[in-house]
Amino acid sequence: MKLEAVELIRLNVPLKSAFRTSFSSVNVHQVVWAHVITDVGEGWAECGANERPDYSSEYHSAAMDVLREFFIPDLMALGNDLQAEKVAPTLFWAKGHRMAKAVIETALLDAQLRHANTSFATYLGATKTKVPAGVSVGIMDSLEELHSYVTNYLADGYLRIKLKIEPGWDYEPVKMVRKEFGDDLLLQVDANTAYTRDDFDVLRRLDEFNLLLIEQPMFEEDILGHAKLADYIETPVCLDESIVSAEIARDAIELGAAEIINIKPSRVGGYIESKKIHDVSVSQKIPVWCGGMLETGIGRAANLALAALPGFTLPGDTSASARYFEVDTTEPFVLQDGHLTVPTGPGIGIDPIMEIVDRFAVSREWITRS
Ligand code: OSB
Ligand code: MG
Repeated sequence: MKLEAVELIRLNVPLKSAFRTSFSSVNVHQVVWAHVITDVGEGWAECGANERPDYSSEYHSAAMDVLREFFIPDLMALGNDLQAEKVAPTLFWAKGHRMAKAVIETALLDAQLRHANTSFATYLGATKTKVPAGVSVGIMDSLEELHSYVTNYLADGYLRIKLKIEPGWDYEPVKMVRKEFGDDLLLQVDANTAYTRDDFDVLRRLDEFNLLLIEQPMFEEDILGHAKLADYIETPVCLDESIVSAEIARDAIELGAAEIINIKPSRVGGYIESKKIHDVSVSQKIPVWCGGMLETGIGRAANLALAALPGFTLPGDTSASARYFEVDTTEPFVLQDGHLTVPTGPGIGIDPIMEIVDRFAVSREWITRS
């Protein structure tokens, strides 16, 4: 395969309601896409980076810059020798920038698999045709508001509820949801690094609610702190932000810091690395599940293929299009009996709807061979 050109597109996709975490509140899913043109066809991918470096150090302008200045020229320089599997080794010299690496690798993998008439699910080794869906519920202004959102998501059929927490919005909302919706509800929490080693007793109070897991309570670099916390509390500790590679996953597991892992392909540099993290976790009997970055259909399609691998034994944040958007960028993903169907078409198995891309695009830039 030969990379002829890349279109970088920034889109502003309105959310149905604000999504608040311990690090931001967003009304619009601002996102960057890569659209690759190769000699064997086109491919599409959505970048996980946010507009601001708030979830991780990556952000839109930086991702676009590193792609334009370094990654795309390096991949173009491979000439006819390019394959999606060569993206990570070719860009290995560049430190970090995993979300930028992931978006170009994924778009090229889409082009390559469309040409080979193979789906992401088949390529990655998926064993399921549909995957159970959870939903991530943002921080609210009141317990009443939270009650009404959870009621509606459960009526939609979501099989697991994840509550975003932060200091001051933790014990009471979890207590309310457990009491109101019952002991059988699959319930977990996500702190997005909002706590410190001084908060162990606050976090231990959550043990009474029999949570599936607590996700990323502390700073992403504090692997040892998470191991200490995992010893201190009953609730299993799950890492998100900390796990940026299969090597870190291996080490965090060995240290006892990751009893469960949230795999987000964008955070770890793509689907090939995600599969490695899956394999390491399975070999160590660590459950994994597929996280999300509020992806539109282009990103969601590939995530569903990953979530269909056998080690993904917990429901993911792979919710239906209607949980996020009035209008998605693809045909909407629909919840059926609490599950989403894994796409089976070639590549990611779905196409962007170009009129909608035109409507939501705020900038488009072509990078061509020089
Ligand atoms: O930490 O999992 C997270 C959204 C944006 C950034 C970080 C996270 C999230 C979510 C929502 O929790 C996941 C989703 O529904 O896509
Ligand atoms: Mg998270």
